[in-house]
Amino acid sequence: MKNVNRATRTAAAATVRWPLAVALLALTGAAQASNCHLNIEANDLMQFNARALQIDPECSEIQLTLKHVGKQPAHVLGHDWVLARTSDVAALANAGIAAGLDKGYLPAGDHRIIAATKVVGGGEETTISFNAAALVPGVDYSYFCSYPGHSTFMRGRVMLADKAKLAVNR
Ligand SMILES: [Cu+2]
Repeated sequence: MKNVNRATRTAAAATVRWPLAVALLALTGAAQASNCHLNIEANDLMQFNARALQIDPECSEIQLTLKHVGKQPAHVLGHDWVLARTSDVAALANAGIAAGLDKGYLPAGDHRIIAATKVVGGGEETTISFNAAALVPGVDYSYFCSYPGHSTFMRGRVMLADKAKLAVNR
């Protein structure tokens, strides 16, 4: 009896930790047959419209579209979308500041960048493709905006979706 209670409590705590991610999984699972094309928006308030993105491990190639729904031009308040290991985000964001706008606020050829869009301004959008096989199960991944000062606010988790859960949602 005691063991059962402990297991229930642990499961509840795990669910509470990522309420947004769980909600997003439910939404994307219901709305899309395939999660191979992801969409994310960024605005003039230095926000992405999602705090987490699910990647279907069955996609060989992931497409991501970033849309800047604000009005500010790229050199004033531009945004990009960069995917990296969570442990590399802070160092990459710092290196990006030194790189400058001409380099998209990212160090050129840096192996820590798994995928990155260009910097877009208000009203613009951009789409990139990357190989889903670049993501290793069990590793913690995040996305962030490398425009100077934005990564503190503009970041989220990237998770490889659980195949069994995706099957249920479909
Ligand atoms: Cu930004």
